[in-house]
Amino acid sequence: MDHAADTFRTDLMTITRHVLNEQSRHPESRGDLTILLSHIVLGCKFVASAVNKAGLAKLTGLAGETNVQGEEQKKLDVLSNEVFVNALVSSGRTCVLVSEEDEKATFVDPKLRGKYCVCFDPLDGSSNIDCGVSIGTIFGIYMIKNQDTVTLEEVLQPGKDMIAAGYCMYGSSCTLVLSTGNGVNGFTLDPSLGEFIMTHPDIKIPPKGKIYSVNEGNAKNWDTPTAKYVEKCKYPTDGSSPKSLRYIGSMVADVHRTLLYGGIFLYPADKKSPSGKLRVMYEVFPMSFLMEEAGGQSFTGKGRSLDLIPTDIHERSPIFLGSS
Ligand code: AFP
Repeated sequence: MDHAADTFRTDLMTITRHVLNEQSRHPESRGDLTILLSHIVLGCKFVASAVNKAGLAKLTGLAGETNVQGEEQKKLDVLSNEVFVNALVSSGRTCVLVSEEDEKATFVDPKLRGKYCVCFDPLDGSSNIDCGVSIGTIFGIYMIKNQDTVTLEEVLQPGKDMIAAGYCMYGSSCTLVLSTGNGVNGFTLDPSLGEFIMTHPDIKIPPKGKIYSVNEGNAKNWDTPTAKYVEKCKYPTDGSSPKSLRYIGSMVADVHRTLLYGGIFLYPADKKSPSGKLRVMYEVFPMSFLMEEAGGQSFTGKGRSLDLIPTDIHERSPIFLGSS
């Protein structure tokens, strides 16, 4: 990269400009998805700022605790949920919201409804907050046929029907990775501009990788095929080098590394958790959508992840995703 030239770059591809460019490829579009995405981007900026200030502002306390001013403090995941619910409802483009934080789906007031359903985990990896490890927001977007009559059944669509998905990682930098079904692009928040700038155009996962990523602490409960597969990563029988193990325990960070460096991320089923741990609608589906759009693959152990049809908004599924 020409760093000197880069320092003085004056023609920046912001996420808004990119989404507007994508919109112009669909002349029939009325800009609803563009507006919805701009509200999601605002939510990500808000959460990024709250995560950065977490230590300072003592936002890491338990929900319900009070601070020195006697005001109630909010845990970051509770705060993030509020931020996204408000951003999504006020966009006027959503009719149903499914959040990891809320037991039931939220049906938006009919006066504010639009045609999209958004499934999201406002702050995934929240057990990592207090030690400063990367955490993130994950989202997937569906179109609903009739916003006025939408039912819960209509929300339980297979992942392959999603029209857009993405995640925002709050780490050493804040990175938003997005696909609207035409490849995957990554944007980094420039704090001085307050804008996400395209830094990772057209991400393609390497077809092969040297890393496997799994919580090996669960190994005693794995089934035989999973145990055999991980054993082969460590003791290959085809003369290749053993793979390296990397596991952060924050899906956004583990998937982001897998997307950029290649390899495999797995959260299999085990005897204790027969459906695995990760949630279909706001973890498995959006990440599988991005993986496939980047040329990778994602399976549940029984079939393609995006073919699953959930029966419950908080359903879980095993997942194996990464290089093809
Ligand atoms: P938390 O939100 O409770 O930290 O869970 C994070 C997560 O849902 C996902 O981001 C990780 O990939 C996975 O769980 C880690 O699970 P283990 O701690 O069981 O490895």
